[in-house]
Amino acid sequence: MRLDFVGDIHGHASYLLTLLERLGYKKQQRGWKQPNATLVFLGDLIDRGPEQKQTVEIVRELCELGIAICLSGNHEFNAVGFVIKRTDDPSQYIRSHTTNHLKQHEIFLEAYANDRFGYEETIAWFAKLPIWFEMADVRAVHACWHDPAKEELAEFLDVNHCPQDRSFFEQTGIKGSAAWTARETLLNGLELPLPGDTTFNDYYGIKRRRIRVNWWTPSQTTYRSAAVIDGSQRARIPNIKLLEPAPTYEEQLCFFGHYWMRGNPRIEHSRAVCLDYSIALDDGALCAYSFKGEKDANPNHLTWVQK
Ligand SMILES: [Mn+2]
Repeated sequence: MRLDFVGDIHGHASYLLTLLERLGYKKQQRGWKQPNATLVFLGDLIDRGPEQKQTVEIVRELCELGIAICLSGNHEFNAVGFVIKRTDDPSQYIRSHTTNHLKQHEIFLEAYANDRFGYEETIAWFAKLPIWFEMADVRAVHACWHDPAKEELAEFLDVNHCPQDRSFFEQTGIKGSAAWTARETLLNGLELPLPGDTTFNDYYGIKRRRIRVNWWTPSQTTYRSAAVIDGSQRARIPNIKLLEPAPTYEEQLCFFGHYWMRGNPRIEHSRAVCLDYSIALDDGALCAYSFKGEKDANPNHLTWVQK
């Protein structure tokens, strides 16, 4: 049985339809024509792009027909957290309504502005999406595969790794809690604090004390080399030795999205494959990988639609 993993879509439904057609799935008047395969979406269906409602409708229909599984991305988590109050501070939402957060989410909110029922149904659907996908020989998560983080969250999830109820959001919404850190690790990626009071200024001039760390490539030795950051910005990160070795990944083939890769889709690591090729940017692509039981990723199994 083939599994087609699909990277971050961010509201680009027309590219999604083209990609699905290339993979052999075609929307018909009633339902879908499909190959002998199942889709696994890696999350981040929404925010940024112009066709967010259509994207949700396509993916949700495929899931309801049993043709697809959709994982939660950080954007789906945030959409749910946008309407649930924090248990540790009931005056605040789990996803705070700051100007930046509102801006990031406004196209989604506008798409449902005249469809209260559709909005509530969509949020309820997001709230049940699995946090990771795991089979004996292949696995997937939105941002980072991390066993301790999975263990930390297990008590809030069912056998399919879906949130059992609101407790998942309430517990992982308590800033700084172990559950919060675990959810951030899986959905937003692993971060490492810089040693002592070392900081760097990011592209926007914001002072940072942590780096997003590359958890898949072996032999990273410095904070600068271990950071996941656009090449043009790498020199901003202090070139000092890591206090502890960065994690590496050598287990079963794992697919993930989230990291805004640039350039042509490619296999950079035989067991850890990022499928987010920045469809929301002008020169991005929407990318999929067709898994057929292989141990190591095969570049011939990539399919993508260039913007
Ligand atoms: Mn993401």
